[in-house]
Amino acid sequence: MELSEISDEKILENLTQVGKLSDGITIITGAGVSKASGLNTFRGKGGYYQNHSAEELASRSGFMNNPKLVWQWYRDRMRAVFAAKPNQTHYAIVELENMGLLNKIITQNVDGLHHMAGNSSDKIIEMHGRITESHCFQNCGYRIEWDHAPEHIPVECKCGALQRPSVVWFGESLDPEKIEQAEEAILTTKLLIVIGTSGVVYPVAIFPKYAINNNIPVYEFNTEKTILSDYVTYTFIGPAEITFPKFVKLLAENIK
Ligand code: BJW
Ligand code: ZN
Repeated sequence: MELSEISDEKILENLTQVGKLSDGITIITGAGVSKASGLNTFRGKGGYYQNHSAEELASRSGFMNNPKLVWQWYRDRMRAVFAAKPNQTHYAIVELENMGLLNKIITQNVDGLHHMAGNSSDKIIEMHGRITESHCFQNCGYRIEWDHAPEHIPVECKCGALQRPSVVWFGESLDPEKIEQAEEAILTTKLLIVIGTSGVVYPVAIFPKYAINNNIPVYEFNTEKTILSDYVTYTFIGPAEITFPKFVKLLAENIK
C-alpha cells in the first residue's frame, strides 16, 4: 500500500516507544536503493540478469568459462559506481543515524554509497563485498583498490593468474564474521526495515523471517510486492527515495 494510505498512528503503532528506539532500527538494503543513483538492479525488467544468467556473470564457473565477459560486466558497473552519488534513501538513513536511531545497515550492495552518504563505517555491514576492489583468483594475496575502472580486461594479477572482483558470487560463502554481526543486529533490533531488495538471495533473504519469528516488526519499502511482502508487517509501495524520507520525517516528528 501507499504510505499515504496508512495512518501515521498505524505506522507508529509498533513504535510506541519511538523515543526509546535508541540504536533500535536495523536496515537491510538491496539494489533498488541505488536505482535513483543511476545503478541498475539485477532482476526484473532492465535488470542485469536479463541478458545473461546470474551463473554466467556471478559465479566461479562463469568466471572460469568467460573471464572477459565477467570483467566486461564489472568494468561497466565500476564505471557507473565511480560516477554515482548517494540519493535521498541513502541520506534518510544517515538522518536516522544522526537521530541516534540506527543500529546497523546490512547491505547487499557493493557500491559503497552508504559510506559516501555519510553513515559511520561501524554501522555498515557489506555482505557481498565491494565492486571497487579485486584480488587474485588463485589467492596469491595480491589485492587492488581501484580509483577508476580498469582499462585492460580481464585484469591480470602480478603472479600471472587473473584478478577477480572482491564480491561474493553464487555458491561462495559470505564472510562468517559479517553473518554473525548481521544475525546479532537482527536479533537485537526493535524494528527491521527492508528497502529495495527482491528478497530472493540467501542468506540475507532469511533475515526478515528471523525478525518476524522473534516478534520484531518488519517494514518493507519497494516499488512492488516481493516474496517477503506476504509475511512482513507493512509493505510501503513506491520508489524508496520518495517514501522512505517521508517515513523518516514522520519518525523525526514523533520523537521530538
Ligand atoms: C526498488 C526501486 C526503488 C527497484 N525503490 N525499490 C538457501 C536456499 C536456496 C538457495 C540458497 C540458500 N542458501 C544459499 C543459497 C544459494 C544462493 C542463493 O541465494 N540462491 C537463490 C538465488 C536461490 N546464495 C549464495 O550462493 C550465497 N552464498 C552462500 O549462501 O554460501 C553458502 C552456501 C552456498 C551454496 C549453497 C548453500 C549455501 C552468495 C550469494 C551472492 C550473491 N551475489 C550477487 C552478485 C555478486 C555481487 C555483485 O556483483 O554485485 O549479489 S547476486 C545479486 O543479487 C547481488 C545482489 O546483492 C543480490 C541481491 O539482489 P537485490 O539487491 O535484491 O536486487 P534485485 O535486482 O533482485 O531486486 C531489486 C529490488 O528493488 C526489486 O524488488 C525492485 O522492485 C526494487 N526496486 N527500484 C524501492 N526506486
Ligand atoms: Zn595473483
